[in-house]
Amino acid sequence: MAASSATAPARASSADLTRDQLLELYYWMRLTRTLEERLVNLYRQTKVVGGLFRSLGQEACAVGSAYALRREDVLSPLIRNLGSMLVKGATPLEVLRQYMAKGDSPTRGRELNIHFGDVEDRNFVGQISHLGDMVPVMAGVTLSFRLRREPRVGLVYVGDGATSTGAFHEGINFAAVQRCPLVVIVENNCYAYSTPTDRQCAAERLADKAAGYGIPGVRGDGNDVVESYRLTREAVDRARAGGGPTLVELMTYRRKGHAEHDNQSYVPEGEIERWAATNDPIDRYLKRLTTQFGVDASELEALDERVRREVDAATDEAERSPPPPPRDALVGVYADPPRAEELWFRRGQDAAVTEHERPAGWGTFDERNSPTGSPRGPVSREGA
Ligand SMILES: Cc1ncc(C[n+]2csc(CCOP(=O)(O)OP(=O)(O)O)c2C)c(N)n1
Ligand SMILES: [Mg+2]
Repeated sequence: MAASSATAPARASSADLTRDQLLELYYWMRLTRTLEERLVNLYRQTKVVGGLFRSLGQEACAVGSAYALRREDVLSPLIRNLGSMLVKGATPLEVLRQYMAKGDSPTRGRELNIHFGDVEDRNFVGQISHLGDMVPVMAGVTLSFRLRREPRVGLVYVGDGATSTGAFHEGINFAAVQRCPLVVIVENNCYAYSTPTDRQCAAERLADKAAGYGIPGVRGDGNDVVESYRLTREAVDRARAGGGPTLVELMTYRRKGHAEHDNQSYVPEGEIERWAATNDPIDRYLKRLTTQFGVDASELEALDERVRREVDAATDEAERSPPPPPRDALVGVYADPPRAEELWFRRGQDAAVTEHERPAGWGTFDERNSPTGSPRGPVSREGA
């Protein structure tokens, strides 16, 4: 079994999954859901900074597709791809610290949620929010693999809405013509914010767009984790063998709003409940594991328990993390120009801040000056 910090190791060439791998898929989906549920609790306690974006009901396509990659392959996730990032080695602790904008989070509180990357070891890139823009970025990344003759593959996710952007078109067209080793996963979750897919695109099947670029296009059941893996794996193998890009449309459903603040008033009555009752990816997989693959229910319960323990431990640790020190905002934004004079704010820790930015008259909180000795709020330095 994989540890929660594992990245997907190089897989055998066969698309057949071993029993351990089938259980790993379950573990990653359960971890994704439990971690998001924990984030909802923290959001309601106002501990999350910014919005909370769920992938409830979409765990299978995120996990199954990312599982088809090797460690050296590059993943380009979007906001619904927490599961893909976990498979590629992102840890619950990093994710929790990011969402709470802690000083020791991967972006040191500068960016939020799952907007972070690691391009040196685990190979997932930080995302750009502009819809479709990661497709040309990944066309470039994978062009570099081809030019350097590295047997690596890139995988980029787009939503159904993002397939209607110019960036998607230009990026996939370029990748097709250059035969880049790129897999484009369209996560068709039936909505782009409040817009149903048929109100923003007249094509019935988004996979059909592939024909316009001269590349293979396939469509599959994105709520079936094994099928999501299998279709992606075929596309990954083709890309690695020099066969160029493939567009894989995975059909799924977004059971929560665009973000936690969205009340989904535009969704027809009963639609969400129907998907939850009949097409939940974890419920479906659990049934399949126990009936088709002969896995004992107690084994899955033990995995659920392990996930709970891991998420609990990561939450406690993330809550103990400090916020970023304010001065941190001054560094790491621009590189020092070569041979230029040292930047003023780098000349000693407090110098610039005390000298220029915090005149005594502004007042500052100092517990020692508080009349009650307890933290009440700002106390003027003049009174000290
Ligand atoms: C170019 C651009 N236009 C609009 C937005 C605002 N926006 C952010 S997410 C979103 C909907 C995305 O829908 P989809 O591509 O289907 O992805 P999903 O959220 O369903 O996963 C919109 C309109 C944006 N980020 N970029
Ligand atoms: Mg969508």
